Amino acid sequence: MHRGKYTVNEVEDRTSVPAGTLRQWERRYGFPRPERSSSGYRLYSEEDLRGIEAMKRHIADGVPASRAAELVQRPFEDVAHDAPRPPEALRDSLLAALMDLDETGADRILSEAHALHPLEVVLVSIIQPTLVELGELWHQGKVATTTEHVASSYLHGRLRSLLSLTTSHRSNPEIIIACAPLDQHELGALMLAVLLRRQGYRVTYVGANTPVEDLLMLAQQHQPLAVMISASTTESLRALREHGDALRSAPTRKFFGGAAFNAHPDAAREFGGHYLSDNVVDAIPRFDALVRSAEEELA
Ligand code: B12
Repeated sequence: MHRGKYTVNEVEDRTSVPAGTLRQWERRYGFPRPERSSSGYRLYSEEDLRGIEAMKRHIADGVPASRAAELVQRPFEDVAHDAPRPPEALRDSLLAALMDLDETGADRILSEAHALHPLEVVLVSIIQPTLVELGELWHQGKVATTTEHVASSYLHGRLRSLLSLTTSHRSNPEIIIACAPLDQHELGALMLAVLLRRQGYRVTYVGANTPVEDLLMLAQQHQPLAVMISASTTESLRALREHGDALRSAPTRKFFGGAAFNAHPDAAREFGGHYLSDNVVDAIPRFDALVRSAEEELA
């Protein structure tokens, strides 16, 4: 039926989609899937050409290539009813993909999420609730520990690469971010690092399980604008308390957050610092306001 008749170069001429891109789409998304000539050359049909044009239009409309490929491969009546998916729907799909250990599916959903929604929404309304729900399911014994580990390590990788994509100038004010001692939960701290870098701050991201003495020594050497500490477990909050005196007397601005502080916000004051918020998006303007008012006081 759909006889292949155009070579990849002819398709490039007709659609202006470079041959390399066509081959990449085929490899990554399984579309287009041209026939092969007896000597192995790709041969595209009229229908392939129409699909490629449709894919181009979707991409120009801001739809990620992976989703565009799905759309062009589905019947038209289905496509007509498709609207941009809201964060809740993307969160459900992300959870389902992670529960299936389907990292390629999760990649596709996150590309769609980034194309449709601002980064803040992707972090706080899609990734954060997915993790909380996953933790809840794990707690109820409905998700295996291995699944939860694969999912959180996948999201850790995604957040790490977001962080490496956001750079900030050396001359901007520095913020040091670390997790409390004994605390391996670093996804919240990573989100904070990503958003603060986007805000222009120079972030030194120390990461999980950071001994208090070492963190305070780094702060003494760098003299940052602030040190931010994330604690998720009762155990890590207890570990911070063991170093309460050192924290309190350290001459640096300190901010605390994470699940353990969300449950005990007053603990931040014990350590001579501030609790900001239970989510990074609200935490940042609050931090800016506190720093500004401290600077005005000094002026
Ligand atoms: C993923 C996860 C893990 C992963 C972490 C992977 C990683 N690289 O981070 C792994 C598998 C390592 C893990 C291990 C453990 N975990 Co765990 N884990 C979770 C889970 C499912 C999600 C945590 C998460 O990432 N949430 C999403 C992030 C984005 O949310 P968040 O941390 O709250 O951060 C947001 C805000 O709080 C804020 N924020 C965070 N930090 C900061 C800092 C500042 C300064 C500011 C301003 C804001 C801010 O911004 C973030 C974004 O809005 C939770 C379940 C849950 N309900 O949260 C359990 C949970 C945190 N884990 C728990 C436990 C018990 C453990 C283990 C002891 C399990 C075990 N038996 O081995 C170990 C302990 C390891 C250790 N020593 O730390 C408990 C903690 C209970 C408690 N109160 O102590 C929870 C709540 C699960 C449960 N219901 O029992 N875990």
